[in-house]
Amino acid sequence: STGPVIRAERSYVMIKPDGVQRGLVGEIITRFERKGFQLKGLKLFQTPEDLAKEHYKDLASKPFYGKLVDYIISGPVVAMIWEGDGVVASARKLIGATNPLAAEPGTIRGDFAVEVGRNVVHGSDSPENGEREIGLWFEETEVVEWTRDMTPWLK
Ligand code: FUP
Repeated sequence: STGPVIRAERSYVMIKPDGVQRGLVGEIITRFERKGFQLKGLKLFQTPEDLAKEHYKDLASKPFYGKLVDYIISGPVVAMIWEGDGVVASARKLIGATNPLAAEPGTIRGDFAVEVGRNVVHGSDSPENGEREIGLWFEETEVVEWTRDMTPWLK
């Protein structure tokens, strides 16, 4: 048939340089895996400055923009694509509020961070931004097609 292609929902999730330096990579990936989402892309990556600026371009007028870009390029990040129904909103729940002091215990930021300028992890704020960010951070050849068969346990 030639109907419209309906793509599964995807989020761009990134462990920021502080999360990598502090050894939180496994902990954070584990939370997304246990929740039941599927990993579709994963790389350790030193971010070029122009990419950091493009990723956060909506915040370009904010007073903290320069520091934010410097922080994101200060060391390697772990760039990930997570897929599943409702993954964008759910990832943000797993991550917690932007300000870690306001983030609930049990969330990643609530459990591991105290500073808004070093809040460990990023998650896309809409499915549209998820696709935009995946396009910025990943080459098509780095996005892996595979099936995680979770039936009958999770689906
Ligand atoms: P989030 O979607 O939770 O990442 O939050 P925003 O898009 O509003 O902010 C992006 C990043 O800017 C945050 F992760 C941290 C940084 N930020 C600051 O450094 N200071 C602020 O006052 C607000 C955000």
